[in-house]
Amino acid sequence: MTPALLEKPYLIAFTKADLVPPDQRSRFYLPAEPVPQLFVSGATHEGLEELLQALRQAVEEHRGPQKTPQPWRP
Ligand SMILES: Nc1nc2c(ncn2[C@@H]2O[C@H](COP(=O)(O)OP(=O)(O)O)[C@@H](O)[C@H]2O)c(=O)[nH]1
Ligand SMILES: [Mg+2]
Repeated sequence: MTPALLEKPYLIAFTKADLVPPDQRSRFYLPAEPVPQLFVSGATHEGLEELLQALRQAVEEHRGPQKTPQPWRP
């Protein structure tokens, strides 16, 4: 990864999870990474909801608290 990319929020998604039996997956985890590491498969759709949820959470954390929209006044 380039330094500029490392500045950005990220997570790790291992693809083609259908090819890796669940009991083999722990071998792939990167020990020093503080981010979510998820297994996904486009073929079986495994992990896609979890990936979307993790991305949603990362975006929300990156944005920080949002201002509550105020009702419009003329
Ligand atoms: N087993 C498996 N094969 C996949 C999956 N997604 C893509 N492929 C296959 O991997 C090859 C490359 O596909 P591509 O969509 O370019 O995925 P990439 O390898 O991540 O770039 C093609 O033969 C796809 O059919 C998956 O979730 N599981
Ligand atoms: Mg490709």
